[in-house]
Amino acid sequence: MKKTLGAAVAIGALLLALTGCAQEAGGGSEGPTAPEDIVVGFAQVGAESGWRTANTADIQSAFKDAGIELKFSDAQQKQENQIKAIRSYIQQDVDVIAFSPVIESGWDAVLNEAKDAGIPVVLTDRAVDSTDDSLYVSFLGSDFIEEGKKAGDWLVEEFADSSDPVKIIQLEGTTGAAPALDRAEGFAEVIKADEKFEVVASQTGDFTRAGGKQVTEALLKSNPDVDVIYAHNDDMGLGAIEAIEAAGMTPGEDITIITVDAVKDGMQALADGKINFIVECSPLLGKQLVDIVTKVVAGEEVEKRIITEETTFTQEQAVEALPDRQY
Ligand code: GZL
Repeated sequence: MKKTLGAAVAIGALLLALTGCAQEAGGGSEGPTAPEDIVVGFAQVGAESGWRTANTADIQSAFKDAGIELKFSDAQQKQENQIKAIRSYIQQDVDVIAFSPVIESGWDAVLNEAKDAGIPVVLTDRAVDSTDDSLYVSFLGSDFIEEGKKAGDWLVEEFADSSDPVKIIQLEGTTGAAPALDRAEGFAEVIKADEKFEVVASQTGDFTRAGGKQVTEALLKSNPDVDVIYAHNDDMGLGAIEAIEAAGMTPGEDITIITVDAVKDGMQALADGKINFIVECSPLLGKQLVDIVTKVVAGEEVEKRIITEETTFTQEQAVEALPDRQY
């Protein structure tokens, strides 16, 4: 009897060991790899601008085409709503969390909760100022400092032959947001080379058309002889156009306007001569985000920082490009 029992125990141990080996060798799955088994939680900033709505539409359609479930939330530009959404995705144990941080700071706590839950995080569009870059697997978006420099370079060229002072009003994006901070930094970096350029006023319009109009109305009263308006996005530039026309001036002529994004409404105003120059910032991040998510759940390496390709447009180039614009 003892011999039989001993043999049975040995065989059981051997079977257990073999099963364990099978798991290690990949017989057990690390996580979902079939698209239909992947669930992603996306915490969007809001719907504050034409850029944002185009970004949302592109991400949603890319995940639909890929057959990957996308849980989506709109934070209405409030950080506490984005944090709530991320916590909800952690509770639901999604496979990946992606989001565009409305502002740079204040994310370490919730990103550590995602890390502790073993849920990888992808940053899209905007960055965080965390010093711990283990809190996210990748950043996909634009180089906003470069965008600000492109705006400054065009302005310096445009006013190269003038020795008169060039007075500038800057319409800033959302206070504390990476695109607002960096577009201001890149622009200031370039124009500081010539002291004729002076930013006489700089105020946030929160990336909205209404904000751009309201701030421009106020700043034109205190700076009636301004030469240039540099708006951190098209929507605030379009609001500025309304304010300039209400003040009886001609936008694009009496006041030179530079914006960032190149959404359809901005490109139309550029083609119509109401804006003078636009720096493109592409919202079409959907396909690249699907690619990053697919690699992450398959346990593949992804680049830490993926910068989107983008260009600039003059009025003549806008007329050419408008018919083919996707957003
Ligand atoms: C830039 C994006 C900005 C756009 C604005 O990548 O975060 O937010 O420039 C949008 O139009 O509101």
